[in-house]
Amino acid sequence: MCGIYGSIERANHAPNIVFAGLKDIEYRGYDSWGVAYFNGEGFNFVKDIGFLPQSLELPYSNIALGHTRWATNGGVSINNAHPHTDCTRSLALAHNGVVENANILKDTLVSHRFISQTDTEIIAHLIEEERARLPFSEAVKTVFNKLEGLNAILTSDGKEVVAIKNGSSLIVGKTDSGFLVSSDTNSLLPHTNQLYFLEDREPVVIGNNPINLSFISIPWKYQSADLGNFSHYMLKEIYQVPESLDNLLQVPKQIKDASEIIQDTRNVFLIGCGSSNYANLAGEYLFSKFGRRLTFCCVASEFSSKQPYLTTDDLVISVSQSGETIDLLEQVRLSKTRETKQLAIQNSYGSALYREVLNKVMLNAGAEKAVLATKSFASMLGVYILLANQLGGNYPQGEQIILKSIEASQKVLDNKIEIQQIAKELSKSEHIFTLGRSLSYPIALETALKIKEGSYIHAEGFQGGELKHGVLALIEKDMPVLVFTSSNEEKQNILTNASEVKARDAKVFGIGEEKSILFNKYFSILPTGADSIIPKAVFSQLLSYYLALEKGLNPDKPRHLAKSVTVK
Ligand code: F1P
Repeated sequence: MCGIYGSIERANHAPNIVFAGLKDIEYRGYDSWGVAYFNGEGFNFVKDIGFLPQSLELPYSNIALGHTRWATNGGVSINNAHPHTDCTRSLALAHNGVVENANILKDTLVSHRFISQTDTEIIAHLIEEERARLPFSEAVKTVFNKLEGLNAILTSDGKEVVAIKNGSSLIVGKTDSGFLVSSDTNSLLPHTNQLYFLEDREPVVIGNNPINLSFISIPWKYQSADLGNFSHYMLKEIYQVPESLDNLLQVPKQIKDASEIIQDTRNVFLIGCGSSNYANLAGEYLFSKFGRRLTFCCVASEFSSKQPYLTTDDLVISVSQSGETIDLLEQVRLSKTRETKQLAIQNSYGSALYREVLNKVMLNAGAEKAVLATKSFASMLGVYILLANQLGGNYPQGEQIILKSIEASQKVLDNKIEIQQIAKELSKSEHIFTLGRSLSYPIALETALKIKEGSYIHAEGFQGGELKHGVLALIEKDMPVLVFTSSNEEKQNILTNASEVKARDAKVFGIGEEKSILFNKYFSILPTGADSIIPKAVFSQLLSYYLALEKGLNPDKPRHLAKSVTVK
């Protein structure tokens, strides 16, 4: 989850380049940060807890390594912030991952002085040991081979910089005045489009000797993280939903190609995590409704039980905004060993998933910086609407639904004041329940997730039909229940469910195409032809945003979370 950024630079601007790079990858972890720069003899370290400062002037140096942290081993403290060093302070090391055998390795280092509780510092001291008998780069390789788990490290002794990884990405960029190393492709693009993607366990050594890597020229453009006139990335990104949906319509070929792959397969499994998993659940309903195709939605971290039964006739559709989610990548890699067909739906050019899976549908939603998935989620729904309709032989119908969803989403944005008022009313609640049926059920689940992530209020989503099977026992007087109504065959059923909670004195908020006297409050959504799931999702995103503001929280960076989930 952490972010690594390093610079080796003849013009001696390495520390400031690294600081700017860290700004770009802060979404990967933001509980603390640090920059180490070489001072000619050893390393100086600048570290702090919390977010990166707006600006920071650092001295000139030819080597700097930086890190943004999402704590796994050891709490959030300056001592635990990376980069770490050894007893001699002659090396600096930044790390992403978890060393699973850290305790065993630490037992071999009894004479060393540790100042942190991290597994990372153990790596630094192990390298110190190996350096007594090996050149620096060899020592790093030897130590890396002792580490169990998925790890990426960037380390330097002031003469050489060594990058090595297994699992999450590390990318080297070649600039006019040196080299950069980062966990994220986009953060390199302001400086260079000459990139090299490290293979697992392949050490890259940048030092005095010329480096022999086959850099490839990447055509992608830097996706700027400019806030524009918006107060937060989350709000900006919700406002970009209509544009992101429109981008999908510009590349019909990728939908047609993907639907041919689906047509040719026996079982189709949709795997993802978090919001991507809820988009997949909506995909499952959409494939049934418009594509007349049975598919199976599975949370990626629970997919391993199905792996033994996958065959070459099956298809795994892996869905991810970041393309770096380890729970997903692991299952993709495993299913590839069974030669199962692959298709990825994702947003990030150059990500691990992008490189892992040849057949792709790109969301083309642009950079998404806020931790909460917004425009990417809307675009995932958009892809499924188009794919399912293409599969059902009616792409133009899918296109119409997207066009109507753009209009309806814009209408939700225009009515944001109403959502702000609902957020005000809900902000004092301890619990919020959300209900939906059929296509709107995944939206109820996604809404509950958004509320949790944005406001830390306990929220749960349920199928309307499950109420009377237990959930109803939780309903108390004035408990807020958000009911996502249905415009399809479930229309009457979901209203019956609304009346069931109303009869127990719940406060019912109706969100959908038609008003009902059952609702204490109603938010109107324009019809789109697919139960208005995209504009309903936009409603939820704005609700979560305003709830965060009501609670005095930063909607872009919820506590304990990160946008790129690279540890298990
Ligand atoms: C999955 C995910 C997001 C969530 C948060 C953490 O990411 O769970 O849905 O909002 O950002 O990660 P991805 O695989 O779609 O990148």
